[in-house]
Amino acid sequence: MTEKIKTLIAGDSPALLDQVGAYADRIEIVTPAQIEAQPDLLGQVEIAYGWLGGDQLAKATRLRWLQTGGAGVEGLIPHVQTADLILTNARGVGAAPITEHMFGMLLMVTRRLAQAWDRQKTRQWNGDGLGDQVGLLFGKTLGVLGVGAIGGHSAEVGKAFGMRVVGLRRGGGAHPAVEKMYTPGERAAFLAECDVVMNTLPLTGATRGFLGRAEFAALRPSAILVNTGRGGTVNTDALMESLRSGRLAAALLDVTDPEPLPPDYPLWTMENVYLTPHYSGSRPDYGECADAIFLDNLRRYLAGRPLINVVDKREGY
Ligand code: OXD
Repeated sequence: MTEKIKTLIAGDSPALLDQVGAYADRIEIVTPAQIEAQPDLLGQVEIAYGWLGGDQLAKATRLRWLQTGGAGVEGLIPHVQTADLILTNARGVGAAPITEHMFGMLLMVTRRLAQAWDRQKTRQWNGDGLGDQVGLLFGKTLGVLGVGAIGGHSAEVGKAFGMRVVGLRRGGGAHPAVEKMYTPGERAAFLAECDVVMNTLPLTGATRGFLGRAEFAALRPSAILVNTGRGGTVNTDALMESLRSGRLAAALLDVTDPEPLPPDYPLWTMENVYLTPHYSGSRPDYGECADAIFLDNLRRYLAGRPLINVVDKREGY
């Protein structure tokens, strides 16, 4: 009898375990509790769905495929770069929620909704400083920084708002919702066009500190930055300087560097900064969507077919 493929599944969704159970003739499910009770078992695992720390990865010597439940894998890359294993992620699941989150934050600022809501709390029916200070997305230029699954969806939504959409992506390849695509080497020209920059970049060696002093200087005065990619793609000191100087009208951040933001950090209290604690990718059906990617990939793995959502370990995303 051939040995079953030991598959570590971090979650405990009964629906997922049931569906993996359908392959019981080939797969043996291993749970985190079993690994805790018997750490050597990790060395026999071939497939893992979830997140493994560096120490665990060092012990998982027979691991051939790791599927993560999220999109960002920067914490895994140093541990798996040279390993003989395929890394796949859950990219795509965050496209709709992150886009909705970015436009939600943006509209909150341009429509002065936070200020209106503050007045509601004290029963003030007073439009001064609200209607006379609103902005308009219609007709403005949206710059999508990183046109992957999230950026592509944001570009489509921006277009539906009547925005002109420009983009920047590594290969410079076209996207139907993006009027003009730039490459990283053309970032100054890209930024000079943008009224709003939506940053969805992953954190890699090439994107760390991608927006620094020179980039903020290249932006249109009174541009707005939305960041739901990774905090480390932005130089925070340069960001704060450009907010203080008024060069940047507002920063809407779901991710920060450092993250979590220490309680005494100046970003907390800057007037033109709006923060959400890294939850833009959340959606009510997140688990089911990520599980569907794993199950699709599991079928492919068992059939010897190529997996989807494969991370380029050299590029880091
Ligand atoms: C992710 C995230 O990496 O939500 O999936 O940040």
